[in-house]
Amino acid sequence: MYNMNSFSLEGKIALVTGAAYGIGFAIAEALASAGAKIVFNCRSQAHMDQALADYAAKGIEARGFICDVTDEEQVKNMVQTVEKEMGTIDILVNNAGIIKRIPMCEMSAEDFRQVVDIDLTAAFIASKAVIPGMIQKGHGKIINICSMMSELGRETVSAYAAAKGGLKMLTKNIASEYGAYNIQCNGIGPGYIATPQTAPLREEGNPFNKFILSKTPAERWGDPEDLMGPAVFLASDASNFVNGHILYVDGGILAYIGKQP
Ligand code: NAP
Ligand code: GCO
Repeated sequence: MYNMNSFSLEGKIALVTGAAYGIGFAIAEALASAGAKIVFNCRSQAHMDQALADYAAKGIEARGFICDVTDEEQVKNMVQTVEKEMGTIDILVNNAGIIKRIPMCEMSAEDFRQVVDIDLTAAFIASKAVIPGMIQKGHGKIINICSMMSELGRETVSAYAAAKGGLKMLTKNIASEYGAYNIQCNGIGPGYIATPQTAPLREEGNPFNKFILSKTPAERWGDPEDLMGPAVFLASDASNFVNGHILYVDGGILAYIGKQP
């Protein structure tokens, strides 16, 4: 019989970036449900305070840090503090991310750089901070939160698509460079998920809402909860021979030409 304990995260320490709410919060909750100790960060004290209360309400004793993932010193200090006070980080979920929806020729280079900095460079920074400990421990899991835009483009999201496409390849490269140390690096590519980041797209009267439903075989927006099981799988020993893979959790969008009007 298959040993289902391979899905357990008991005794593991998981750092989920940007997990004050949204997808990161759901993933952290899932990893906690599988037994992991949760560490998370965000930039806003107000978000942090609310998140700690929300985690506590679910019986999760999360450790929170105010830390901007684009600041290498802040990230290194956060990781070193966790490693000193709690132990080696076994699981890193690079979730923190932003989007700026601006037509490319109207977008400033500064805006473009900010999106790439948070959505791509930060994953490099955080992964570089945790990998030495994972190597020393002999095992580690890195999960990068990619996107439909790791594969597809659309108007107004040039910086985001460039960053998420790069994040797909960073995932494959970390898998290639550190697989020999028993570190698995994979991605989760959510479809269109109902979170604050997509709230503008779901506003009453926005035609995008109907468009997405016509492109999704599941005929619904995803919920952060839809990502919980895939995250536990990729964070657990059950996926120890899965490496460099992007697991799309999109209700079938990438498989579907779209409903005939
Ligand atoms: P969200 O609701 O906007 O949450 C983003 C989180 O990231 C917040 O906790 C935010 O907290 C944090 N954050 C942003 N910039 C940060 C920084 N520089 N340093 C630290 N934390 C930062 O987004 P979401 O929808 O949950 O998306 C989470 C991830 O999934 C993102 O990478 C996004 O690109 C990706 N994704 C989302 C969807 C979707 O449909 N929602 C689909 C595919 C992929 P603070 O503002 O307090 O820092
Ligand atoms: C957009 C959306 C998407 C989703 C997600 C899809 O403006 O098209 O924000 O980018 O956030 O990345 O996978």
